[in-house]
Amino acid sequence: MIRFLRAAFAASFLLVAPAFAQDHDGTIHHADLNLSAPFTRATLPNAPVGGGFLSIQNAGADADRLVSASSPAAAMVQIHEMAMEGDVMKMRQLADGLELPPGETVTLAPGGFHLMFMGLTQAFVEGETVPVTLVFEKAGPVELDLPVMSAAADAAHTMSH
Ligand SMILES: [Cu+2]
Repeated sequence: MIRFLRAAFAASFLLVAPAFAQDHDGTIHHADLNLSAPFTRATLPNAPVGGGFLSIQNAGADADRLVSASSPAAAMVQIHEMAMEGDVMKMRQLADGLELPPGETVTLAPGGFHLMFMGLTQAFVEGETVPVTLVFEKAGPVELDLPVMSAAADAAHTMSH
C-alpha cells in the first residue's frame, strides 16, 4: 500500500506543469519557504468540506505567516487549528493566519493545523489533485496541487522526519 501511495504521489507531479522551483521529491521552494508533502483526502459526494495538509519550512531569518488560501475547488478556504474546548476537540479559524517562525517547520496535518475547504464545488476523488493558492505575508502567493489520497490517509507518503 505504501508503495502504491508513493507511486501515486510521484505520478501526480508528472501531470503538473510547475511554475515554481520543485525538487525531485516534490518540495516547492518559494522564497525562503519550502513546501512539502501536500495532500488532501477523498470526500464523499456532496460533502460540504475537505481538509488540506502540507509541511511548511521557513528557512529564512524572519518570521512569515500564511495569511490566506483559495481554490477553484471550494467557495472558501480557511486556515484552521484543532483545539480542546473543555473535553471536546474542536476546530476553529485562525483569524490572523498561521505563524511561521524562522528556522522552523510547521506541519498542517489531520488533527492539527489544516486548510479547510468549505463549499466544495466537486467531490475530491482519490488519485486526482486539488489546486490551491496559498498567500504568505512576506513570500507572497504560490499555487500548488494537493494530491487526493484515500479518505483515511494521515500523510502524503511515508517520510523520515
Ligand atoms: Cu477545519
